[in-house]
Amino acid sequence: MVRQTRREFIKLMGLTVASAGASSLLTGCAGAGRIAGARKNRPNIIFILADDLGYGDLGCYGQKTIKTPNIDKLAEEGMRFTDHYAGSTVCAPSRCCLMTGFHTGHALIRGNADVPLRPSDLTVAELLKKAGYRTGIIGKWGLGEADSTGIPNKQGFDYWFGYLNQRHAHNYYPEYLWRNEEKVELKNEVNHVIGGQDRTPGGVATKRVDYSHDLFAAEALRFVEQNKNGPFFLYLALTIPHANNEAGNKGMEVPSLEPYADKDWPEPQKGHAAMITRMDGDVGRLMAKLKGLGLDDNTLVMFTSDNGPHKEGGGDPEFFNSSGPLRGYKRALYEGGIRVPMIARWPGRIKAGSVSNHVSAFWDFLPTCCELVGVKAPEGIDGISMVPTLLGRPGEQREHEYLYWEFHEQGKRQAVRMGDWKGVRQNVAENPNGPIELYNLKNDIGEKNNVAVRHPGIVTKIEAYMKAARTPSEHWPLP
Ligand SMILES: [Ca+2]
Repeated sequence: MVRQTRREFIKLMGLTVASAGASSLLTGCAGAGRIAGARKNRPNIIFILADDLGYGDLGCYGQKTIKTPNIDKLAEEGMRFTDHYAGSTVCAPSRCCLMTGFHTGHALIRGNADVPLRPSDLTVAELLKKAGYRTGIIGKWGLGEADSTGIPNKQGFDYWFGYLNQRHAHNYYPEYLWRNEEKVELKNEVNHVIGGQDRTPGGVATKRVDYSHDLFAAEALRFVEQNKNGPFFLYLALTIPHANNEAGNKGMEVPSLEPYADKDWPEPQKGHAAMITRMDGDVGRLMAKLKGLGLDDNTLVMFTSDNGPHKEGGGDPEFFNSSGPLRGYKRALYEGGIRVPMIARWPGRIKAGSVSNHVSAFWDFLPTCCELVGVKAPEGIDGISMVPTLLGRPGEQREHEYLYWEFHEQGKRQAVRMGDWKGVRQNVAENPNGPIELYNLKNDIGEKNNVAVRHPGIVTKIEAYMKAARTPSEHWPLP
């Protein structure tokens, strides 16, 4: 497999963009005026990422109690994916897959640890920026600390506002956030000792003034307004409904429990629901902003979550059936940990009210963007463009031979989805050649019946994929 360095690729891409006009309807005219000429036809791209939102947490995915009218409307006006997967079952690796187009068998970042993206890592933001997009990220990054090579401004983003550090992002009332490379002081006061992590980011606020999510929602409106002449790419990486893990069972921090304050529910569950409905309102305001600016028809909006629902900060995925029909939650490689809601809306281009069962994943986002803007995707990535599915040409859609995940906590795990089959191997650290559980998702979406003994040939194939799907990693080794 050929891996190009970023420098080589960008050099190559300059040529590709210039000559793409003839071969791509979306790109428009080539040559010196190519960006201006193509701008009309290339959509703005807004990618909204929720944090730890489950497959069953949205009305359009079967949620009965938590109200999400605005996100449900996205689905009514766009395409809802039933078989879309996050990059990982926890934050950082999932986001690395999204940004770089690799699954966790090839990605640099395969777990939650302080490993920053390197200059040689090519992100979707760099590709879009090079293609003439104004690129912004608002929310949580998690792929590089201050002064590292991994900060958003060194990874293709023109504008950045939010949390660099994931532990910092646990606290919804932080003392500061980052705007590009500057610290922005907030009015909150934080007790860092409460979390047992003295002087490390995170902690629990003793004075709560600025709720970070509300700042992100306002920043998103501002970014769209300021870049209305487009084209722009906004990666809105919200932190809802993640818990503040340092706040014990009071971790579902939200300024108001409305509209659920009077419910007869445990407080953390009121918080979980109130967070999601609050986020939903902000999605509605963002959509209204697009309409108000006349950008509605020329903006692709995608909405998804970075992994399954959590059981932290007092949260309880059982209470609202946050995983829907799926087994497990965050940190599992069962479907509940990795299968996520995914909605895509682009009026006039994506069929309203459509549902797709295309098997797809976070590593498909980068090549999807490349095809949309008319640049060649880097060689050797794991992702496959979803554009044919999105634009109603499913017959042209290339399918994945298989999807792969590896997870480096709780004894280490591996999983493969191949067609309707799902293979899961537990305790890989202890037993790297241990048994593989096999499920047929077609008739067993809840992964209740391990049918491995009945299908030894399928198990052998999945076992071979588990070996072949990965390259060694110095940070995340498997035995
Ligand atoms: Ca997460």
